[in-house]
Amino acid sequence: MSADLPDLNRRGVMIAAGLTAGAVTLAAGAAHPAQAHAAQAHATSVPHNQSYPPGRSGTDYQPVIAPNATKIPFTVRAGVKIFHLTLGEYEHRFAEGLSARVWGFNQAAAGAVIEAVEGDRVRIYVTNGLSAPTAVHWHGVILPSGMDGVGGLTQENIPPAETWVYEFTLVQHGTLMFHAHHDEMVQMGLGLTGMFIIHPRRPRARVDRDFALLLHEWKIRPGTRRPDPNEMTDFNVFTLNGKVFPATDPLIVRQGQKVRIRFGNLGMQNHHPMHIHGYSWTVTETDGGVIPEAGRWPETTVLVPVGSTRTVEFNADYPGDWAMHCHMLHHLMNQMGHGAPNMVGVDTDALQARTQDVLPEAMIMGRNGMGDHGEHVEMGHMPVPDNAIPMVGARGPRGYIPMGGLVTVVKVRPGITSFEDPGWYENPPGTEARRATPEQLSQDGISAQERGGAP
Ligand SMILES: [Cu+2]
Repeated sequence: MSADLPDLNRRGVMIAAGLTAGAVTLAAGAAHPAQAHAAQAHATSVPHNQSYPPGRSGTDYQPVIAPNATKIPFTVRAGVKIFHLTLGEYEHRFAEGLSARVWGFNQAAAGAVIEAVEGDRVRIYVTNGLSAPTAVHWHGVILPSGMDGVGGLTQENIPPAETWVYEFTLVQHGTLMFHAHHDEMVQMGLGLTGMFIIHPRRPRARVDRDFALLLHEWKIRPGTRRPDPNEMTDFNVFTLNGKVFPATDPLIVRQGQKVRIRFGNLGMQNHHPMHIHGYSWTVTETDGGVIPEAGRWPETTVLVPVGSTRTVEFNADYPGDWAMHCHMLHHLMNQMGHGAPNMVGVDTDALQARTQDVLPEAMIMGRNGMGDHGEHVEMGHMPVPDNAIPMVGARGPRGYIPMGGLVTVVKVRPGITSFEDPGWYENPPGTEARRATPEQLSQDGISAQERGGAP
């Protein structure tokens, strides 16, 4: 059990544990042994042998900020929170210049969020708007087996054009997920993934800014409009809540605030090492629960394995525009073309144009690497198929930023009262890298010969 649980909870656990053999009333629904047991094994903040009114935003919890994502709305009826998920195909825009037909929850592919509170009774209607049967699984949520949402195992699949219902009481808190659990490769691969945030009923450690980011990966061949779910290893589009940089909204924070970021990964192959500049953070939770304080450690890069969540916290002490990105270098690229040889040091200008005729997907690496490809594509110098953003990044305040994919910016500003995008950070005078002056170089003993890069 987590060492930081309140005494109240310990008592609750004992009561719940003692009642597992009998009938326990949990909120509006009947207890299930698995749920009573959960109070022992998982992060809880309140006793679960009593019922709670539906958790209220602002009082019982502070909503997460999920940039670019869709929060699934709910209503409350007779003490139950009612959500409605509709699964369907739609045209999703990853960034300017790249769209595809994907499958999503409420028109959100790899970017839907269900948010509730420990102790809430939830009723989740699932309407299958796909042409295929499906089932929805609640990843990490402690619930009765029959609500687990594994097609063919715990329930019959939901046929197309039908609405089914799931109902259970949330007996834990944590950063969890949900996803289709039938024909997983296709249905999850096409975007049927989301995050399931359960706030503690009595939060002990409030944070000021609480972000949720779901990671995903796709194979979308340049010029095509459907992700290929058969791909096993060679993904070329990497998303944060369904968007690639530069379409990922920045995370805005006031200097001095306490920040939490919850990462989830429902991709297919890649663990994503998410890295922040300018800070170190502490890993506080996984989808298995809260890490006891003595077991936490600081990191600048947290590995988010497939099928897992990782939650980190830090104090935003330093103002600036801080890049936050996956550290797998291919995951900072939009639509890498593969199969082209390493051309660093080779003159390739003409080759690119000719290759495009026969291999539209190929991006020939330039003599000096790939750093200037995005600018060339943007300026129209480099032909690319329609609906493709190979190597495209973004124009920054001081030049072109040749990054895409799993990239965003944490913007920390002193004294802000609005969390609208404040624009780019102005480095205070004397705190930005600059061209060295001849005087300075001479003073520090770097000869004229050594200054130009010649060996
Ligand atoms: Cu990655």
